[in-house]
Amino acid sequence: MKTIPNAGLSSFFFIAVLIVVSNACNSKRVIDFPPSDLTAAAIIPKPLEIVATKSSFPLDMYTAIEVDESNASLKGIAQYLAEKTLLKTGVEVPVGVTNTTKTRILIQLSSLSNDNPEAYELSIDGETIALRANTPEGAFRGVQTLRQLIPEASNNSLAENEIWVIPTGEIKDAPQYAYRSTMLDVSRHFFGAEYLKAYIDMIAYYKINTLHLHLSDDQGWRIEIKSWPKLTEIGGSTAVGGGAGGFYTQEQFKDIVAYASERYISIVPEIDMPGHTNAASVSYPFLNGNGKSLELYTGTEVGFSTFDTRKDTVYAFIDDVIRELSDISTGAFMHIGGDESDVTAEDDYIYFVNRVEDIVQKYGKRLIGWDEVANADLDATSVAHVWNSRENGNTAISKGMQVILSPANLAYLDMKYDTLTEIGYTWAGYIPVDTGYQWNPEDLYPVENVLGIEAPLWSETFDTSDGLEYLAFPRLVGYAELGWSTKENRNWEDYKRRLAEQSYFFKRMDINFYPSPLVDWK
Ligand code: TNX
Repeated sequence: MKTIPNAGLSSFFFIAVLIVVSNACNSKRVIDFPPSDLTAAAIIPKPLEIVATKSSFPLDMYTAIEVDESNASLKGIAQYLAEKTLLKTGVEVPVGVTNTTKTRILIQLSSLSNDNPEAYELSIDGETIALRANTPEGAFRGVQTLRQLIPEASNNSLAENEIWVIPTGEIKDAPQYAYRSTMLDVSRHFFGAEYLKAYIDMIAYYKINTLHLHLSDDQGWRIEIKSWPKLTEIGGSTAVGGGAGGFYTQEQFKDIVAYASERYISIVPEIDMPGHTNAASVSYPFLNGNGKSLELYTGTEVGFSTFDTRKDTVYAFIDDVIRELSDISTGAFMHIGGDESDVTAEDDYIYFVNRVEDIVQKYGKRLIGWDEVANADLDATSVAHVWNSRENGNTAISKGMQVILSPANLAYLDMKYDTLTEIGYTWAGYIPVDTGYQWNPEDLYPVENVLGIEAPLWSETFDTSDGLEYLAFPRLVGYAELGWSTKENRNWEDYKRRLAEQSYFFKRMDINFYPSPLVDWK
């Protein structure tokens, strides 16, 4: 028979009496938890500064979120936090209630000493979690940290009042780079609008703020352009391997943009040109500049197609496309591709990129192009997306342009992890989880010249969401940290420990991640 030691029993009564007494006087509950350590929390990306005060905030049915309800954005963020808390813990946390007998999560705007628009501060003590930010966007990023601080399990799943114990202390945080992105190639294989929304929810948790959509390529045109309907009718009708293809209607696209924007993620649409344009030229053959007869393409070669860069009608077409796309995109950027235009003469290429920059600017957007565009006469407001040539990045910087970093050998999500990976490419090498994380963007170009980091995922080798997630996770989590956290705060051993804890989130979100043997997964 099991005996209950006296000491245990008496401390049980002591705590019970304390709770009864404290509830009776309607004051704060006093509950003893073992010392906590906020600095050890599995937060990704790693915050700028963390100070631990070693005690605990009890999140439970007595917790409420207080927010200025007249601010619709903040209220939306508070509701989002409540929804995510419910999903993780089963606890319904009311929003907007002012009731000082409860533990409170306060979400407030205030001018922080760090004026970055995405900066936030969290002050956590035994009764209050105060989340302060300069902007709603900053508050949203802070909410991701808070979500990550809620433990997977309560202190006692059998208790009537389960408590999720949050470590106390102070976090001051802000990103190093303004542009933290991932790209999905929806051209080689199409992924529908509903899936994109699910993906947006996966990336928001790691404070990624940009989703670049590669909307056109040789194999498929994926966005409805009302003035040129054959682009999707014909150009959208297939995919690599000869599948059915697909496209987003403008309504669906606006819906994706709105969904992303509620999560403070901006969508960067890409129309890749003058190369990678077979699908467009098959739809409207006057666009074609490679002198060959055209048919739909379902293979994976690159570099064989080009627009005719010397025809005014081609620019009239591009004007319509950029105008319609700008109308349905709320973000600042328009990506015009520009990579691997192997059959476009160099002077034609430069002429083309210069003219397209004017069109992009006419519709109020900033141009982004793959690094080859740095050789055109671009304005300092345009951005070179470095994937292949360090030199092109330097050329861009010498023109006063900023660069986005996606070095293929370090940041391409379509590279295999190792020889056992069944999908993906190896042309830029294998990228195991540690290699993908252990490099310093700071060592490639000065921080002030870098707009940010992007991890692109090209989709030639998979056509299912399982394949997509297998290549993206967990590596994408590391790129999120490379874009946010400073060099001093990044360390593989520490990251690996925090990454191991992400398996709970991956499972909750039904993410088909690659359980790399380099990580001791929880
Ligand atoms: C190169 S990266 C490409 C894409 C391919 C990718 C496959 C870049 C700008 N162009 O067209 O899909 O390699 O890894």
